[in-house]
Amino acid sequence: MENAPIPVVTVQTVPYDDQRPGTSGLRKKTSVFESKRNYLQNFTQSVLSSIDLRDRQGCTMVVGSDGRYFSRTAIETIVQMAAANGIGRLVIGQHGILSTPAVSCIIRKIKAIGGIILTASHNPGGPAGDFGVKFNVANGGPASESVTEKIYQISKTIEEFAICPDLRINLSRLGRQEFDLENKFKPFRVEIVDTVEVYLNMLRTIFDFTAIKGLLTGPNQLKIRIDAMHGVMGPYVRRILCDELGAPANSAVNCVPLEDFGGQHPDPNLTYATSLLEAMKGGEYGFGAAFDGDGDRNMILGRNGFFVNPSDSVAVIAANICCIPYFQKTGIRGFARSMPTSTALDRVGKVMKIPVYETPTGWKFFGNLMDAGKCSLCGEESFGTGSDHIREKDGLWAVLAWLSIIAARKRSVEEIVKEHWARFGRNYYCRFDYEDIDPRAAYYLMRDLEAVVTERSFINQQFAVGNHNYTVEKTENFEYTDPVDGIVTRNQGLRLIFTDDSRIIFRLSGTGSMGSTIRIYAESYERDPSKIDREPQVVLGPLIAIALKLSQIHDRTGRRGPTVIT
Ligand code: G16
Repeated sequence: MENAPIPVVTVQTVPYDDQRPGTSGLRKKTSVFESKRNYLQNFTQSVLSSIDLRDRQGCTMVVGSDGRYFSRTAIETIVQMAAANGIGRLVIGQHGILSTPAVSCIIRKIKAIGGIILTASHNPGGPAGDFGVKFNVANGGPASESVTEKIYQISKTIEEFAICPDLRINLSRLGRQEFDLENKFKPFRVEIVDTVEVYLNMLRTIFDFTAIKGLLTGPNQLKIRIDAMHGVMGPYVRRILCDELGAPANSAVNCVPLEDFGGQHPDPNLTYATSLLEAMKGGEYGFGAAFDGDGDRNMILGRNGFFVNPSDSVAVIAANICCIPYFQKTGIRGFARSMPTSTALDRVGKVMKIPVYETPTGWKFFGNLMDAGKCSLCGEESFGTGSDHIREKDGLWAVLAWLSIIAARKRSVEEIVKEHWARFGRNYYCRFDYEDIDPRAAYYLMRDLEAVVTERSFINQQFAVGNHNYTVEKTENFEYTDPVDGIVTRNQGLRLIFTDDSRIIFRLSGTGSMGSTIRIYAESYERDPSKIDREPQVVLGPLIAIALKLSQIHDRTGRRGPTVIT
């Protein structure tokens, strides 16, 4: 007997005023999505309504999640609403799991109109943790500011949403499922796809798998340790690094995606990926890496826990880009980094005569450059590295890039980085994060600081700390004019540049779920090869002292120090 068509219903709702997407999607405490009436539905409808009706009817979208708590419930709602809003086909990862890079890859591969990713990235998960919804567009990358602004405007006045409450899909069964809907001419289709397959096939076209396999197997194999931090990357690490590239099964740890990431922050840095750091310090492994919840961030470590700063990581990959077959085919069009990322990449670009773009924080800005054929490789201080193979940062791509370089250069991670510093000089770098600050205190701090540092008399001011002397060369609130579409993005961080190329930057984060986060970045450049092996925090101590004094951040927030130091 044929099933009766599934009803499409319209539900009345009341708008929320806090659904403006941040640096990458809408991130809130899970409880906000779980308990505030229609919170997810309102935002999902705003996303779907932001797509022009003609483009939306019958189109294909991709849906994935990093597996965190509330993802399955959210996927069910999104499927029901996509169907009711005229989407023709949804491609979803099996069990609802897809990494952010895999979503970007699939959107591009199947020419979907976009995708929805359920993740709060590196933020903790679980009922007491964070949840998030990201909307990516047809190029595979995060929606531009004009799109997210449109979504926000819709969310402020929304009065109803459309949904098929009786539609149920099976997320475990690979393959196609079809549903007849009331008043719809064509059936609504859902396709459940393997989590890894499409992404793996793409990586095969980028890297020399035989060379990497040669490095990871055999009597002189490089022993690696890869920590998926119970995020989405577990299945990718096992299948790609272990099954395909031959790394022993015990190289991969924390590979079962958990709804609460085992109670940890799935954040690949020295503060949260401590078990990897400890394992690397033991000296047994020559290469270590960790990923965040949704698999776009990465941290690279060498033997004995040698830390590769993310700003250095992209610069080293740039300088060794010929070790990656993909770039031999495509050529190198340009490099890009976000403004707070150290200028190490600029020095490589200068030597290689490749243009380097400086963008605001947020991967969407790189996507625009890539679409216009202006950027091949980019990176951010926030543990993001990637290329124009997709339009998101890509943690496993970064790992394979590093393994390709090690295989070609036959050097250790530490040797590669130190040779890089000897050749290009070293950009000492560190970041202080003050999390969950009262938003009013953060706002006034930034406002007052801007008034001080942008006064004309501030230029040429001298700061003496110990026997260091810094002279202010330039100060500004960073704004960016996109070289492709001319759109100007303002208020992207206060920066002080000194005559010796040192920089101090103050910026409000756009990814927190509670209060405000102020980030302070400090950087100084050392050309002298005899001085490139020092402790960053010692070298940067005087600049940090200037930053703390100028901002009075401790007095104004009642904090005694940062929440996290990177
Ligand atoms: C997102 C963006 C990145 C950005 C990072 C940090 O990453 O995709 O481009 O650098 O947030 O942003 P903020 O400094 O504003 O907190 P993810 O991995 O959190 O999605």
